[in-house]
Amino acid sequence: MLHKHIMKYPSLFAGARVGLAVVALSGFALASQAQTKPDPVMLKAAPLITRLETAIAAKDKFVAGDMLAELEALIPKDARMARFRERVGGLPGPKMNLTVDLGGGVKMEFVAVRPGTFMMGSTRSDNEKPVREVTIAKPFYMGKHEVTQEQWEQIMGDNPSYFKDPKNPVEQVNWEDCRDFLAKLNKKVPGRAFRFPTEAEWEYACRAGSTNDYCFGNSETVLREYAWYIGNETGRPHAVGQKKPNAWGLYDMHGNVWEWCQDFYHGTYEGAPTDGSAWIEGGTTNRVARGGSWYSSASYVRSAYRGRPALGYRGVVYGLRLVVPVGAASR
Ligand SMILES: [Ca+2]
Repeated sequence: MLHKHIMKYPSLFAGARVGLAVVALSGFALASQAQTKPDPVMLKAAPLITRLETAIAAKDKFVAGDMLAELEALIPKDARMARFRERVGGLPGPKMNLTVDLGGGVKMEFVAVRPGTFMMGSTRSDNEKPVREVTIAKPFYMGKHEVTQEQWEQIMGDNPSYFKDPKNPVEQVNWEDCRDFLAKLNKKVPGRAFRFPTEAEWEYACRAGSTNDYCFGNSETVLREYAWYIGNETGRPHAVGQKKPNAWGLYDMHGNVWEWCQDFYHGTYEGAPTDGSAWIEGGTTNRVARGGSWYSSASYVRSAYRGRPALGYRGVVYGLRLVVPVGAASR
């Protein structure tokens, strides 16, 4: 009888044989296999448990976290699951949040973005086509907020912004100013390799799994809850983090200030990289900026909309947000 079940569900028992799923399958699961049909929930859970064990052994906190979440949605949060949670929590892998001390009591917060695949672009505008599949192969940390004026000042010693407020995003910074800021920051806080987001990373992080105009859907009424844009009619940028974050915990991706990216602007995505890297071959001398600003219409703050300012342009609507590679961050 048991042999028959082994033949029928070879993968389940293969996992048990190599000892990866023994703990999980002990007790009621195996007992029920021997008597009647295997528990369908446990059949689904067994390969997840195997992958969870593998991820824990590899100290891969991202994958382990994903597997744990899937398992917890499937089976009761009993003592066994609590032990798994504890083991995943204890992994020395990348933290889901990273706070970097810039000195002088000023900090910068980052949120971990998992690797994945998404459809980049849209059919709304020619320069957002063709819509194509892009794979972000490596996890990275994305700034939870736009770089603020106090953060800029802490590194650069000055504040070029027009709308002065330490918690506001820095503005009136061009692409070259931002590059200089990154160089100084990397000197002051070594080992992190702070950089611009690539355009693909930016859109991936902005969408946070969504496929609509905005991270939450298509409604301009709802947009007001997420973004400072022209529809709020305030006529100025605002302190970061006051609107709702997207599903991955990132604030002001839509609106407030445009965010400079690494990429050179190209008129379409024809020939663009699909691995999430920056496109810095050919194209124009303009750089890409994303997300629109407090002065942008609803269409310009869409996830896929592409700004293309000249790299030397300083405006009261241009700021930035930083990325830190996970490998560098765990050093
Ligand atoms: Ca923004």
